[in-house]
Amino acid sequence: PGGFADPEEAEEFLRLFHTEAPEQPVTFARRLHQVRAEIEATGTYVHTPEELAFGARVAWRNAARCIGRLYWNSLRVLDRRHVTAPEEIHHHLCEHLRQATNGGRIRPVVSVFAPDTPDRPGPRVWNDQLVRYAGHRRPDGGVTGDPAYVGFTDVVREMGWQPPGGPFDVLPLVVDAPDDKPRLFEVPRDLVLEVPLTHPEHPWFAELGLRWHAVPAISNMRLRIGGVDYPLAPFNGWYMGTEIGARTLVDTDRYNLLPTIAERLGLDTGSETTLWRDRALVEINIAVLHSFEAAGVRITDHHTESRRFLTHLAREESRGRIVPADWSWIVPPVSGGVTPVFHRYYDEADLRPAFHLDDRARA
Ligand code: HEM
Ligand code: NRG
Repeated sequence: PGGFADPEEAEEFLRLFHTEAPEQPVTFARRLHQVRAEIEATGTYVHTPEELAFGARVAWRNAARCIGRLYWNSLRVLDRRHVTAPEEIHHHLCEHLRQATNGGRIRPVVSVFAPDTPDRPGPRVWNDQLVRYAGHRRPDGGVTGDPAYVGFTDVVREMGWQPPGGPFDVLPLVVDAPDDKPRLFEVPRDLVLEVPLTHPEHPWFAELGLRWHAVPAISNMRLRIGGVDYPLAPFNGWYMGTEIGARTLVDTDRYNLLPTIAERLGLDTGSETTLWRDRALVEINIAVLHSFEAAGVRITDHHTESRRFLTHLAREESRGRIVPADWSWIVPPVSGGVTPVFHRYYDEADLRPAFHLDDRARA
């Protein structure tokens, strides 16, 4: 607690780094000596840029819930540790989106801001992703927009945000830097790439007016490397279609679209045995993958990604490394049994470095 680095965890991390990347200008023994002295004197230590990049990549490699880990070693790491003013943090969050989005050829990126130290905590943002849509409670009891963000929308409204009131209003960022009050910033429209959803065979699908944002960028997970906590280290890859087409647009506490789609498809919803839910679900997922591909925005499907994950697993094991994985997150939410990741169990180890989900931040 309080931004002190644990020397044992520091040692474990430095040993891992020097084992996997032995061609360092400084030996493990010498670096360990330095780091111990630095912790002794200041309570913490400063990672070299190489240690930071390695630590962030390995935290992705260790993310047991992530099916997309094959490319862990090519994660782009932006070192933002010296950025402290809220306006500058906002600027670099925007720059993250710009580099990540890359006109649709999405690149995996992490931006690492200042760590917690004994002197002061690092900055954070209250948003759980850099791009999310507001939820507005209607007088009729329903919600316009994303019902999962009704609470967060209320919080930013209290802080002075004036929402347009539509179903896809991009929420502002709440930047919480030490020695300042939490501040609101809009994400510039031109930095938010979005995809209108259409279906390759059903023209009516476009009339539903659905869209989704191109880049999932998680901003509420703490990155912990060698005993040092980085509370603001937003990261992104690209979407797997099912995240949008089988969860966000479908969960009953999110956009809840199965009944609407089933009706448009003319399905008999009077009996579960018609499998109207399943048929509607497949059509939504076809629409998501089709629309992203048509827009030139990188996305992956759950069959390809499942195979890729097993390639990753085999490759890692051939290097003598454990691949921790959480079955209940790795198996896709549609067609589980027809993907190869379904038919086996996984190691459940908690390896470090790692991304951690803290208790839900304030909102
Ligand atoms: C979770 C796919 C990149 C770290 C997930 C999930 C999927 C996924 C499908 C489960 C999400 C859910 O069910 O809500 C991908 C794909 C990527 C990618 C296709 C493309 C490159 C990354 C990157 C990082 C990362 C770059 C970190 C540097 C994580 C973590 C979780 C996760 C920490 C768990 C999130 C949580 O606990 O809520 N990923 N991912 N992923 N991914 Fe990835
Ligand atoms: N299911 C969430 C996003 C979670 C992370 N997924 C990724 N991460 N693909 C959603 O927004 O639907 N990533 O870093 O690419």
